Amino acid sequence: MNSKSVSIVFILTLLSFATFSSLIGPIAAPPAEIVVPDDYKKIQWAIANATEGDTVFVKAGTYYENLIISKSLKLIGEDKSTTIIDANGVSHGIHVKANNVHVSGFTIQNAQFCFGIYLDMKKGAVIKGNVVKGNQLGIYVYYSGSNIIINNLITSNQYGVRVFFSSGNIIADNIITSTRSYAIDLYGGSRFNRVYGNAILNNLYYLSCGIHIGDSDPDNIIYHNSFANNTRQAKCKSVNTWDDGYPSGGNYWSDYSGKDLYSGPYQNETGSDCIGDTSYRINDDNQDRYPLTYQWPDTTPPTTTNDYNGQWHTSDIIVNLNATDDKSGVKETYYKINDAPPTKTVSADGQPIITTESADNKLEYWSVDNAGNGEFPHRILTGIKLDKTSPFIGIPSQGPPGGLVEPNQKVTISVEVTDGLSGVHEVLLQYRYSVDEGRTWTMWTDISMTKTVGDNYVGEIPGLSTGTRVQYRIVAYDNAGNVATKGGLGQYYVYTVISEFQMWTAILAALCTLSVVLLFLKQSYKKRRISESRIF
Ligand SMILES: [Ca+2]
Ligand SMILES: [Ca+2]
Ligand SMILES: [Ca+2]
Repeated sequence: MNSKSVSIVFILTLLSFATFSSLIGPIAAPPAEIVVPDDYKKIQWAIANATEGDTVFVKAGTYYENLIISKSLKLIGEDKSTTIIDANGVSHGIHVKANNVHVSGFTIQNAQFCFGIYLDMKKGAVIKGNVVKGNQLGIYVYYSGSNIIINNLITSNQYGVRVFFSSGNIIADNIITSTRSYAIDLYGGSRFNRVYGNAILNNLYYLSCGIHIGDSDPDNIIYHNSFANNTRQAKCKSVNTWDDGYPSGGNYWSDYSGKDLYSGPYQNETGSDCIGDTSYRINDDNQDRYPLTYQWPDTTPPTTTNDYNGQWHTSDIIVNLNATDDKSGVKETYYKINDAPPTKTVSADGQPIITTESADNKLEYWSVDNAGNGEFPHRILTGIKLDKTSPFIGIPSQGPPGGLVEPNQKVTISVEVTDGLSGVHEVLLQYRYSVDEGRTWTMWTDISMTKTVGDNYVGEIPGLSTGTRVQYRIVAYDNAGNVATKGGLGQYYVYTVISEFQMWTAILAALCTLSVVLLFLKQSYKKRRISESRIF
């Protein structure tokens, strides 16, 4: 290879490397965590030295700062009640001027003439788990869409959350209290915002109002909030939606005076459902069709009980599960029988039915309420006892046997009885008799048989008079209540007490036999004597 071709190869290699590099771009550094005050004393200095995607972690303490965040980063406080950003009356607490900024774990206070948190023409912010208090405006969403403001305590501000010309935001699960003007304010062309799960309570100043919606701000949805003890609950100048349909429901209004006797989408079906039977009216264009009868949020799971009585059963057992819930009502009850998948629901599959014969069937069950709280741990019912099989009765033996029972002689019956599941509870010897050759019979008499050796049971039929016909049978119960009956040749075992005629015949026959024998003996004795006398 001459020097010219070497140069060409070298240039080509360089070119291809350059192309490859331009394709993959610069390699980004992994997100870093900057700790305040360890790395930087001030939060603003940490922000200044952070790059996009970093986390600034702030240890507990009071920081007198007016932050400006112009990078996408996470600002995390150690503890929301002890990690304090104090605007000190100077400017805003946190001024967000970048997309996708997360702020959580702080108290943001004392922007008396400004905003606690100011989302300034940006999107994708998550403002979560903060305390925002003592500001002119708690959280201000200005020309900003798709932000999430969740789980904050927003208290003692002039305005709680103010949304101006901003759409597609979520304001959820906040507590907004002691606001001097509007706790939530949507105005200036704010649409398609979702306001749910907020507790808007105790805003009791002269001009306080739970929620205000301006005249160019339709299409917002407001549901599952609690509006309680506010000077005024809601003011609305455009058309918005105030519930999440049925059965999810609308909002709780402390001044709602309707009743809850009915249920269903039209509230005309029997039975209450934790939803008021009539709408809550804000004005002609704005009504909560399904006002809740309990204060949101509901954080307590339902309680489910069963009606199994702990006893043995002889047929498939329906275990009725009954669930109650303190607030939002029971959405569904689930169960599993003997750990067999799949999980069933009472609404689709009906109440659980135990069909397996066992002394220890298992039922696992739990319910979930309309707020999504599940009963945990699941409830476990064991020892559900099902025995559908009757006891086994062997062939009884009778002593003395038929044909040899004499007048007034007791008859002993002995029989083997077993039961595989619940065990033998009782064995009865039932008999009846007739003294007119079967034309009429006595009632059945029960004799409780006694357990002797092993699985053997013994009972005694009392002695009866000559010629009596007797029928008997064995009846056995197990501990579940299953019954088995055993009689010979169809229904009954039978015998007849020997009659007087038969007895005298027998005695006569015996006497005859005896006479014949004696006569024979006498004759043979005679013959022997004669032959002996001949010999001697
Ligand atoms: Ca109702
Ligand atoms: Ca509940
Ligand atoms: Ca049984």
